[in-house]
Amino acid sequence: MTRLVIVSNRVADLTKATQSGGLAVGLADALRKRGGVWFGWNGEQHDTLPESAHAKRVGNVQMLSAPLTPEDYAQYYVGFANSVLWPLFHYRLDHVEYEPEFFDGYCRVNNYFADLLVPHLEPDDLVWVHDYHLIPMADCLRRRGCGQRLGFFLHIPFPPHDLLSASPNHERLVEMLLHYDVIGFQTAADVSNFRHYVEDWNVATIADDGTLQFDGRSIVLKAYPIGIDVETFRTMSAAAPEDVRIDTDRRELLRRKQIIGVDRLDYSKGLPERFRAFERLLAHHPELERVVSFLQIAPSTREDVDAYADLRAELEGLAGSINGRHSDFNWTPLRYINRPVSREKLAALFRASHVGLVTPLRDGMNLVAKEFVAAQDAEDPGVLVLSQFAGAAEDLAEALIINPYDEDGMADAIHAALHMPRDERRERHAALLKRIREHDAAAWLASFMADLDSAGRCPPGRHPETVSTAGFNDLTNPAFTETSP
Ligand code: GDG
Repeated sequence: MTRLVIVSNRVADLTKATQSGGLAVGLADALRKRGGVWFGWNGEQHDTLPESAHAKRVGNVQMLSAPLTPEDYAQYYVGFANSVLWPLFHYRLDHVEYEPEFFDGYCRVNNYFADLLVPHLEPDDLVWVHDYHLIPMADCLRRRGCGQRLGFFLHIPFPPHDLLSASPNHERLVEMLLHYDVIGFQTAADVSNFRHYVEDWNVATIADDGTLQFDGRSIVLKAYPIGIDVETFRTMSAAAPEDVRIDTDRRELLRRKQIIGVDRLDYSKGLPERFRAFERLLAHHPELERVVSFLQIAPSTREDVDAYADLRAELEGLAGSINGRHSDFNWTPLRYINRPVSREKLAALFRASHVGLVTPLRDGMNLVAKEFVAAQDAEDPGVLVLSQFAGAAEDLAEALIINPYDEDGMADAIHAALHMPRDERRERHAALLKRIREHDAAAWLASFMADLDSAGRCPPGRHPETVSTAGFNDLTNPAFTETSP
């Protein structure tokens, strides 16, 4: 079987991948089956960079990693990736902090990674690059004479063309993407945004079969909705740790209900809107006081980006004022946890909750929505309240779909979820469970790999130009190895 080479911003620890679950496990399994390489940043910053990647063999998988300089970290990671591309691709021009040297740093790091990776590549390898940090990787590899099949998967949304064109580097970015053989997005809407860009800016032609024709090559352009390992998550959710069991028993005894939200602390996740919607729920329905509580788990990420510190302060203020106004000596309406919680505990907490709030302002897919569904007891399931702007909404139509900007509408949906009859909950849940099983992690992996396997090869030496020196994700937190790699 052809070897697989995964390139992502961070490398997951294969020896721990089974604990972290989800995506890292799926990718690690595929790597173990085929043998191959996983390459990425090791999370460290050094003043001088090595000439080769640090290599560690785990079974038949070669783990390759390398540090960045503090300047690289500032310009590539904090700068272009997380202060330009992340907000821009999440339709948040208000959060874009653009400095011209960010793009240079972004390209410099991609070139550096390519230099370190090339000596480890074999001619038949399938190279699968993940996410917005590494858009230039195919171009960098082709310039070094690599003819391997190259695939790219974007874990976050692809914005409409008029938004993208607000970035001074948009033409170069899209041109860089066209060096891949397969370009994968989360949803049909993302594919459509990309196609419109290509048509409007006249960068490539689109054939009748939907492939892009560029520079004599055919590029597969498709949606591959990412999923979770449903059965493993279901099993985990049914085995509640003791502290979750005791908390659940106490709540049942007091006939109270729990609403849950679990998100990285990120402005794309719509957390202030969600907190305010909960407060409106209590204001509109005082009878719910002492009956319902909201548990929000939101561990910090990207603390070096200013917008995240502002968000953290805003949420602390909102949580304080909601609790100050509504708490009683034996009831806390909103429990806000700003620390990571173990995956086992999360699964059990989802199962013990009556409503799951997944209300991002914009999200590539959102795996929490799928985890909440997987964790439910099919006989007496909780209800998923889902934003129309999460990629997951394209598939999970039986959730209560809401507009996260409409806080009263969100409060009404939470109220409806808390009062939904059991038959309706079971019916909706059965349909949702079927969907997440159809589009699980294994299906995502298999469909992308099948397309990459059958993609045309780029003739070696297609890019004879000299190497330009110009110009998965948040694994900084060990709890997050399950997100985009
Ligand atoms: C990107 C895209 C896309 C959260 N808190 C804790 C914890 N989590 C886990 C969740 C879930 C994961 O992190 C979050 O995944 P999401 O999909 O919701 O969001 P992003 O991190 O933004 O991921 C997204 C994804 O890539 C995959 O393609 O769906 O749209 O933005 O698994 O459970 N896990 C643990 N403790 C926590 O406190 N253990």
